[in-house]
Amino acid sequence: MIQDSETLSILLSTIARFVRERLIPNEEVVAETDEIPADIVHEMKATGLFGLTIPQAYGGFELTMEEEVLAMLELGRASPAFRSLIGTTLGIGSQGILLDGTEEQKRKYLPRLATGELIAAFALTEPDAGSDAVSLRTRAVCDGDHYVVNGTKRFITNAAQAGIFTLLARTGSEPKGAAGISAFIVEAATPGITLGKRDRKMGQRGAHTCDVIFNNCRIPVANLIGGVEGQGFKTAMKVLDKGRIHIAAICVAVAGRMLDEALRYALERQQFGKPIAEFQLIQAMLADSKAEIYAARSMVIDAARRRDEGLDVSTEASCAKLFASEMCGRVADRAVQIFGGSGYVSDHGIERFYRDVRLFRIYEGTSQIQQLVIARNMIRAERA
Ligand code: COS
Repeated sequence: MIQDSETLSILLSTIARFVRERLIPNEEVVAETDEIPADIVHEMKATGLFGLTIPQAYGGFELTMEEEVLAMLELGRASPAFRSLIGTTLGIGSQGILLDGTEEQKRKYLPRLATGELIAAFALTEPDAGSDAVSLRTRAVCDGDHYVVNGTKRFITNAAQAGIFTLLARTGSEPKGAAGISAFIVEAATPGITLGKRDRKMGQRGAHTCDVIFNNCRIPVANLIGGVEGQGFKTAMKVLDKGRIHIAAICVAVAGRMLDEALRYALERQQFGKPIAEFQLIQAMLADSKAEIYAARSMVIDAARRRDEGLDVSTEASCAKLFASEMCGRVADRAVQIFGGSGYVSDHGIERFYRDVRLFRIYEGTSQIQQLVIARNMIRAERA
């Protein structure tokens, strides 16, 4: 935990400089090649970005949620693909170990995650279990000192690069319901794992997803997260509570970047004899975007602080993710509008962001799932 503001501000300015000098200049390369250059990945590791949230005892920076959010407000200003590799590893890919893992599991995996030697992926979604995560069907059957896993996971970010998966699978005799779901750490090199072909996506080139197929894959019993069956769904939900605040921070950061670019363009672009920034209809789009980014940023910081205080943030995480991701979509739309024809062609990168940010309203829980979580929590609290 970085408790002194000087060390934190050095870390944040290091990330800001890395984003400005290394990530943003490489955005086009990533978009064209669909790969993050190896030297950039190496620099991400050397800068310690994979260890931001891992406890110091295991080699990380041990940032609080608020500090993590501040870091993401910097990192998120570059193309989301860069964040995806880091954020999935330090977030949903490994948080299950951090939140509910045994000491042995933490000692075995966290140090290598902190250095970036191990990339992590979160294997929850299946072909027939997306928003309805409880209906997942991948099964892990106990056989001596191993579990034998069979099933297919879908849209798994980082699958091809992953050294480990946090896998959610059904155990025991419970055929349905959350109580029959357990979480496992699965090493990617385990025999019986095959990857589907890389998904062709609308955006976020450089961030890869694909199916992960488990065929009689044998996982040591020691890799059952927390050593207890039936706790996996709760682990996944806690992981997602945190992940949703993280994604909301990224939405704020990307929206800020798009607005800065739109403002710069509006000041340069002349029409009817003056910069278009001087027209009130353009100003309305700039002002609405500024206000909404400020609102989302305030929500994200508040949700992060509440989590740091140990409060249940299921509602606040969903509120922040819902508002920030929808806001980001509106800002992207306005940015394209301000750029006009130039926003629709690829030259300025704004159309790339427009496609990239569409995913924010879908993954780690769609906007509709966030609405459902918020309303259910409200009703539950009122009835209690
Ligand atoms: N923290 C801890 N536990 C939680 C929790 C949270 N935030 N949310 C739910 N749980 C627990 C519940 O308390 C319940 O436990 P009990 O049975 O002991 O009471 C259990 O988990 C099941 O929860 P619930 O009954 O609410 O499950 P539902 O199937 O009704 O709904 C939703 C769960 C829809 C909220 C969940 O499936 C979800 O978030 N879906 C979206 C999945 C997602 O985000 N996918 C993205 C893929 S990862 S990129």
